[in-house]
Amino acid sequence: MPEAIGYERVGDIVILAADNPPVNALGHAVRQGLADGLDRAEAEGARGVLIYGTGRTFFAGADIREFGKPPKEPHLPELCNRIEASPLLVVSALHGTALGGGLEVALSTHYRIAVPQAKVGLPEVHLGILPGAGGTQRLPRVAGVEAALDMITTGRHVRADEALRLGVIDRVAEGEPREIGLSYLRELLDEGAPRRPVGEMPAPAPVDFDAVHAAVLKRGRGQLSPATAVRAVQAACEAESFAAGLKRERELFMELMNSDQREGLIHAFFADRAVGKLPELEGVAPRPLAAIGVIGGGTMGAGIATAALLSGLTVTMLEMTPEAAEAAKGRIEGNLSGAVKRGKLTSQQFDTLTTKALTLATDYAALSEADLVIEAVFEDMEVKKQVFTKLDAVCKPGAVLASNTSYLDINQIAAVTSRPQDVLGLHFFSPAHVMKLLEVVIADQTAPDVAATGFALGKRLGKVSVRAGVCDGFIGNRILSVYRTCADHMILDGASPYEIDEALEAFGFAMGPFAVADLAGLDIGWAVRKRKRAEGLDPRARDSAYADKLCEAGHFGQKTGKGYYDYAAGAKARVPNPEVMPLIEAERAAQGITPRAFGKDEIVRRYMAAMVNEAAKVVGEGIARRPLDVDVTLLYGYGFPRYRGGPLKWADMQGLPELLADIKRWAAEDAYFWQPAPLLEQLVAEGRSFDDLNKEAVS
Ligand code: T1G
Repeated sequence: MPEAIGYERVGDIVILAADNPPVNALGHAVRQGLADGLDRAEAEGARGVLIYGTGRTFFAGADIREFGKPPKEPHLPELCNRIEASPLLVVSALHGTALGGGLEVALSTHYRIAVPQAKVGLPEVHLGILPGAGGTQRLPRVAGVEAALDMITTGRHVRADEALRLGVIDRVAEGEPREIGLSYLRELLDEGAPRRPVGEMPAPAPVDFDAVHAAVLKRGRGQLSPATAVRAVQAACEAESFAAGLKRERELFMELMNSDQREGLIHAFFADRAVGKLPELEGVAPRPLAAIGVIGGGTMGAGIATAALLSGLTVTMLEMTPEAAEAAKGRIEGNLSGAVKRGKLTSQQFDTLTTKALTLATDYAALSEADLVIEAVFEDMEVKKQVFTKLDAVCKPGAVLASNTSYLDINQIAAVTSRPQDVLGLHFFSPAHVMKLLEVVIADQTAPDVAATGFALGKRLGKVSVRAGVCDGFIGNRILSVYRTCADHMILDGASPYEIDEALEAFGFAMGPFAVADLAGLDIGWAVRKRKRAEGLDPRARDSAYADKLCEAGHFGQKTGKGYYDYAAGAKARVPNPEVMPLIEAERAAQGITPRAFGKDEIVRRYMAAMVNEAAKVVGEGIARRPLDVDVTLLYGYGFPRYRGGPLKWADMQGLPELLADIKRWAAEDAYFWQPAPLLEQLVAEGRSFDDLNKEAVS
């Protein structure tokens, strides 16, 4: 077992090389290795020490897997103080991503050099904590308070050239970290450069921390770590000593470390990385992917084509008429010019993508050489069956045929082809070139390499891909339709759409369900209700027509200027549409309902219980493989607050027995809607959690 920290002597210089793949996380062995290495270098009379990382990166932070476990000495803060206090000249050479505790180790060395591609950052706030090894005290001393506040409260990764400008690093040089580090340290020793302990640098000038704290808290929408980090940086300016500042940093760090938000965000971190790992696809090679076809150039089709073009794929966009094809191109150009404006694309690249990589067509034959075709036409089964019948006739053997349907049965669509093994669902979310979520819907006969191709496309497009089975609405929309129905029931019983939106935005959702409905378009929900009524609603299901009446009045939300809200004063104004409440009151009267008051907590509790209960059914039926698949789906596709980890992580932290008890209590009011999920009952009976299922899935 290689040493986590290698020890090498080059003249009067000692080199401490980290070797802890994949990202040189500062686990116990690495920390012990660094401390031992310094002790030995000092004992052996070296003059300088170089610290660098082998493999793909310098230390990418503390070892997150150690969180929540009893911490082992040396602790990182003490190790950083130890490095800084060393009588030897200590230099760090950075490459890859020097993040969190990794940058804190670098800041505790006396000089820092980096390769041009390196990035540095203190992203701890994304894990619900703050830099806890001196980062909030040392970074302001080298980069100033404003830059430190920006880097720490945003957690952004800063490129080497900017880090040099900010004073975070001292030099940028091409080459291998060991080589550039060695020659830099040699040069410093030869020129008799002094040790430069950052902790002994003067405390930086303060800013209006209360104003910064308030602005950062507002931006966090309920997430505490960025705002708490502001108070730690404040201590760097106002504490009577560096040591006192470190003490204050530690207090605030432990406050966050013991918070639910930390648990939620760490869960989300590892769920992001686990969701793409499916045992059944291990070692399965995807089919080649260079040229894709998109059928239907509406908002979704154009968004999918845009994402594909930006990832370097060539795209053939098929539409019914030349005019419709030109309109589709116009939408794609609109999306791409947004990327030009944001500096993500040059105008030359824009021209190449829209003239060379994109081809318009009105004849299916144009798709004969496509490696993969994504259908994004009108959400109607007969229309989709016609499209797949034509695709089956023209596409080359081995081409992957995908549908972007949001709800419909992929098995039925596959059945009209002679190659159901080549068919799957690729459910993008609007706008498809922006939203990170992709549901990869595996039908009964989908071949493993076709599934693998779906995930490969997702990775190429920079999406977070989640495996979903076939059912009405797959993972996300199925669960959405249930918690949305729960909201409608609360409306019938006395709550207002505005109270519900307010309660859920206070809970952390970017937008409440009624504001989201207005954004997406009320006509979508109207079409779904019509389809479900046509298929025949269970007589026990509560139904309401007030939303239909809103649509019949031509109010589809933002796109018509009115929905639940009136957008005359702009989207942000959030002015209730005065026509809504009278429709609701009339509906209640028609159903003989005496409205009652709903408090914020009850609104959130019912809404979340409905979400969790349906999510448990989705996992129980195997539509979602693991609870974390549901969490990732809601986090990336439905605006679920990341610091709560996702609905099933939230449920675990709330306590499943209490949640099940509430569901059973509400079942007394409405036994049809509140049918407890068998999986939830099983977990409660066995005293287990959704997290236990996640762990079992990877073991
Ligand atoms: N600890 C443990 N494992 C880690 C890790 C870490 N810090 N970072 C990554 N991994 C694992 C990850 O789970 C995955 O494992 C593999 O490495 C590759 O990662 C006191 C307390 C570095 C930019 O927040 O942002 O320091 O799935 O798939 O896309 O102030 O990982 O293969 O089994 O993400 O190339 C602060 C977190 C910690 C950085 C690489 N540091 N990591 O991205 O690969 S808190 C961070 C990242 C801290 C101190 C505090 C990214 C990356 P597996 P990957 P990638």
